[in-house]
Amino acid sequence: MTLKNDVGLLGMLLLLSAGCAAETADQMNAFPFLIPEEKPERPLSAAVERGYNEYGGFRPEAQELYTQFKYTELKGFDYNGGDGTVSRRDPSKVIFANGKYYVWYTRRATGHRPVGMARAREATEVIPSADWDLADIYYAVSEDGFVWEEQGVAVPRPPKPQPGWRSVTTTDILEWEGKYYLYYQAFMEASGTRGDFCPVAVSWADSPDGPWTPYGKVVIPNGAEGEWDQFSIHDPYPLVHDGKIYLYYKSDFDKRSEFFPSKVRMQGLAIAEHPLGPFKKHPRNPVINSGHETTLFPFKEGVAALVIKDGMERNTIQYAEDWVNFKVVAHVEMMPVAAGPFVPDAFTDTQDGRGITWGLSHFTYAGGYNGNNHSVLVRFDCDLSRDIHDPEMKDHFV
Ligand code: AAL
Repeated sequence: MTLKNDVGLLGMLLLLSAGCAAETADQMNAFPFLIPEEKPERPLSAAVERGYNEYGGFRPEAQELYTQFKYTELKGFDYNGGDGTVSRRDPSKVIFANGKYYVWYTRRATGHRPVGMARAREATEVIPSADWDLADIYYAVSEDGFVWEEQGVAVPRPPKPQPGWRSVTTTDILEWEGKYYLYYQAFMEASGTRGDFCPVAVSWADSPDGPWTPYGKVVIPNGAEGEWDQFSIHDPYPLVHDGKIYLYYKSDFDKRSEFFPSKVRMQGLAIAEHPLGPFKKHPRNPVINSGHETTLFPFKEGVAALVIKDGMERNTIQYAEDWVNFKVVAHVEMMPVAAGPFVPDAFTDTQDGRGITWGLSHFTYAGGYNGNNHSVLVRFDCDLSRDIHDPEMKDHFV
């Protein structure tokens, strides 16, 4: 190798390394190792733009309604050894009254396991089709949210042919002008015989301990033929807003056989000036395009929703400043199923919702369509409260 050649090679190497250095420097200017608070001026990819424009940052917790969920087993409930004959599921919101926490839920104690939705025709007056078939609404109280004492039945199945004679399930609580109202799914056939078809009924009481008086009529009827909520009104979830009752609910639809099993489930809103109705369904229904059970809470001037399990926007937390037009504001995982949070300002008609830190949800043991499933209530904890981040409220959460 000649000297000339050596210099040429060295020169080339120097040029190459200078080129690399220049590229690295450019990259660093555009998007440095420490993420700049201000959006850089250079054109950015759509993904990085979203971090600045939609999420306000690049860590998941930059999304104000981001949280992780933690779960704790509850004490105080007996499940008959978990043999599938006793089930508790779909808890209501938790409320605080008379110095303790209250929760209502679907309780099935049938002595038989469910045969499963797909074999619903084998269900009888004593053999349930689904985990929530042949159930009643029970309630429990607790001083700390971990140890619960079941108090007994709140709303039993009424006699045939009243709404709910087959099963009363999936209840939620409203407190309104000193009275309490339990809304629930009122089944008049075993789930699965045609679908999970039912409307919503209500019972009321002067005290959370009852006695509960059934209103005896359907308060949220199924939609007219061809409408999205023609067959089922599920998971009624009342909050107070704007001096009225805002009741969110789920329906499942688009049951074209080629899509079996249909997972098209959405959530709608019905508004009333009195707990016994009439409820007027919102003209923009459905207002949430995904999700399974409803779980919402006032947040700032709007309402936040946990969108779980079903639909293209599942596993998100959504927010609607006007309580109607929801958008995705956080992506989360391991969401509580059928969550009933403790929402201190659920009924205060707040303009400044504070959020939630805990509640009850359910876990369902495997079995499903094979028919031996049952569910258990569990506690979830999360960080969806504005007060946790408020330095003045710090001591409150220690
Ligand atoms: C739930 C709810 C409703 C359905 C069934 C029992 O988790 O969505 O209540 O009907 O499953």
